[in-house]
Amino acid sequence: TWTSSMRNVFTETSDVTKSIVNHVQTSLARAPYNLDDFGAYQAAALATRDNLIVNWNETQIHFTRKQPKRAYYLSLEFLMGRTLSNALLNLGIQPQTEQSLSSLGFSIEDVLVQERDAALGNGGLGRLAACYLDSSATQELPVWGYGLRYKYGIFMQLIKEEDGSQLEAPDPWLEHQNPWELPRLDVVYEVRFYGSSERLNDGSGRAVWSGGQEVLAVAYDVMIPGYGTRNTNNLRLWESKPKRGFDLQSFNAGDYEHAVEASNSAAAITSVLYPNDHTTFGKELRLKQQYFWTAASLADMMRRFKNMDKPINEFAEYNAIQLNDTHPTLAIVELMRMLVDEEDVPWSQAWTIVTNTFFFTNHTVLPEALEKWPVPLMQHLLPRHLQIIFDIVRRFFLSVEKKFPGDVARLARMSLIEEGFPQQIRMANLAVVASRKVNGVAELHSELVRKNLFPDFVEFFGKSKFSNVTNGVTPRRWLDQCNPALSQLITDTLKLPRDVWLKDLYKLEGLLQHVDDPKLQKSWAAVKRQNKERLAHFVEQMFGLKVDASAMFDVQIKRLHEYKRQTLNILGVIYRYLLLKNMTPEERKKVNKKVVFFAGKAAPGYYVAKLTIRLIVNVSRVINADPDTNQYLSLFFLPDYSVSLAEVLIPAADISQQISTAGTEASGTSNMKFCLSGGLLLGTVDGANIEIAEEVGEDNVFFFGHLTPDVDKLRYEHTYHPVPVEQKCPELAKVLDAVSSNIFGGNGVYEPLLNTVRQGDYYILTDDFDSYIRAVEMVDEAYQDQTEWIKKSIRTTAKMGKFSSDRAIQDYAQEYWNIESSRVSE
Ligand code: 26Q
Repeated sequence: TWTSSMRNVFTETSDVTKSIVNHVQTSLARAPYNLDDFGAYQAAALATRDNLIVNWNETQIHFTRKQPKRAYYLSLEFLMGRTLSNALLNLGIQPQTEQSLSSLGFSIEDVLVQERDAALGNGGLGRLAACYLDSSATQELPVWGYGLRYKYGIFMQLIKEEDGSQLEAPDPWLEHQNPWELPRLDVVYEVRFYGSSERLNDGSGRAVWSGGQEVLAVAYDVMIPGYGTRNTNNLRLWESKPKRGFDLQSFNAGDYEHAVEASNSAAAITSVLYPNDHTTFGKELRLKQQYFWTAASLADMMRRFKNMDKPINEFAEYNAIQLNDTHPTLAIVELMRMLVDEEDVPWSQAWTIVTNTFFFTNHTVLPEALEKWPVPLMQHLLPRHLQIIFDIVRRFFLSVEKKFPGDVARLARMSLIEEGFPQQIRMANLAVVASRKVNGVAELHSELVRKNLFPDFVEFFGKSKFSNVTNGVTPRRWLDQCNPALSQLITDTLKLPRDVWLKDLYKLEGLLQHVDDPKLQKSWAAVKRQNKERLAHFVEQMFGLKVDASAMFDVQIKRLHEYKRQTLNILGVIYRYLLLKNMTPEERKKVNKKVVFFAGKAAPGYYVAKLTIRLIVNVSRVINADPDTNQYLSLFFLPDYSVSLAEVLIPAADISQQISTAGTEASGTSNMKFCLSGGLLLGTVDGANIEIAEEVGEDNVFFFGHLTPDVDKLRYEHTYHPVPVEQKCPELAKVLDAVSSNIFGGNGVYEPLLNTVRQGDYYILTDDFDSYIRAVEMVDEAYQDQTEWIKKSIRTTAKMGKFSSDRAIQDYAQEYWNIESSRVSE
């Protein structure tokens, strides 16, 4: 009776409708008439979720029975965005749901936008994790993600009306119920903080850690459906809660305040995502988050492993753990602690297990972004872990000393402990020493990881431990979902079913043989135009200004950071504005019309980045209001950048700006997304831009600027032989002066930002400005020939096969994790 009544994914429109109506009446307790769009979203989400749960369950049972080696992706960030449209696509019930909603009087577009983004990440690193989950499930790999269930995701960005500056507001994304998670109130672990650690001194290296404070970790499971498969993987997010809601003893003693305080501090651990990328270390709560998450995740993995009844020495044969940057590095120490203290494994065996289990991905070469933690803080919060770290250091020192006797300077460079007051733990060095493989995220970046970041470790461990896995993005979300018109055109042109090329993105190359077909060119241009009109409409609603969809759309969207050089872009816009201002009306008519879009958040404490936003916003107010020029140049800073906003912006771009100082952007992933939608690339020779150019050919991208090897030399010159901007780059000097003269208001507030260029110029704007302006001119010229431009656009999309996250995940699965696909039967 069980098997015969077991539910399968529904495939008929009538099933969808029945389920939606049922959820409206029961789960939502509402009447089907006078239901609003949000109610329709909730009901559609619940109906879809029922299908996911069935598949998710099947998948978990399948892998539990099969007992394959599993991989775990540890990331403090998963920038998922919306789920409903992705779930419908992956389940293959999008058309049925659209029809069903329509029969109930709703348009699916209006319903889908009711969903709030799950924004549990800052930017590239978090979105990469989300793309990797999608690809792992699609390829039927036994991969789980582990992260934190933050009550508040990345802050909402508001732009202050008075002065154009950024304001931050909390993002209460869980305010309405979240249908995409399954609370697992029975999956709970205790996590200890503080207390003291006593070594047993019995020669085993073991210790007993006791006292302090214990906090509970509760699991919430997020279902991750694969595309075109029943396989539905799991993302397990931990929520912290106090061990007892009230500390009964304190409560009975009449100390009500103290009792409540204890519960507050436990809940605080998972309350908020840290909104910084690339800086701000030393905060106790951040370290607490890191340990809380790694301890709960490892306890969970260990329990799953033990259920298989295998000897502990085989742990690494059944488990691979990928560290998404150094944030989860404590997992290394925690696994040592579990093996040595709890499983009685001798140290050297434990170390063998650990060093076969972990893999480490680095995402940055900026020295200020390398994570370090003060020894006294570690001693206070995690006394046992500090002992283990020192034990690792001691043994590692001995082995280095053996290979390079007496090389004290080398030891100091390679040490996991940086001397100083206080001493600091270098998390990256710890991650390198304990991992089987270390990788960067694009070829150039991986080269810099070997040459600049860890040269001593390459010498010590050998080159083969350090390799590259170029990032990728999921073509399901970043082509089919966000750009359905282009997806349809590609399917028609390739004469292949959509699910074939969406799973094997190299198939896009088939577009190349149609590049010269005028019919395709025309349709291709029409799709772009349609996407631009969608964006224009969106912006018109937001700003109450007309946006000309026949103009070139030029887009830079990413976190605000000096190394990403939004400043170069805005100074270039001002340069263009001043040129236009000085033209006669006749001359202006020959100029390529352009609409420039910016979006991105600045870390709340990053002063210069926030000033950059303020400058962009105030420049836009002046430019957009100038009747002499505003038909030719307009500028928008779109507030509150998010995954959903990216899904509207990217398909509409004619060109995207990827203009980081050479050697600073590890990879970039929006560059891939733009190119996938046929947006051309204006960029520096940096990160994955290089590999994109390799694929599409240099005549299809617009490169400019100094190359990585020049950058250090130029910085040296800036410091020791400074040349005033007026002399070095007069055009730029004029632009800086224009800002200083307050034509965009501000009363001198921008001086600190301008001075980063005038003095020191660490990100070499003065060296790259001329070349940048020439490149922008080349872009304008190329755009005049629309046929040529469209051909470049088609060629670009056609060569994006390499940048599917499916390829990236395959690299990890084969070269690193050694795991295999296994399909859940229909
Ligand atoms: C660390 C410690 C304390 C607080 C915050 C952090 C922190 C948080 C987030 C440090 C870094 C990040 C995020 C980094 C990031 O997004 N890096 C980007 O990763 C992408 C995926 O590999 C690359 O494409 C980008 O080039 C890289 O900048």
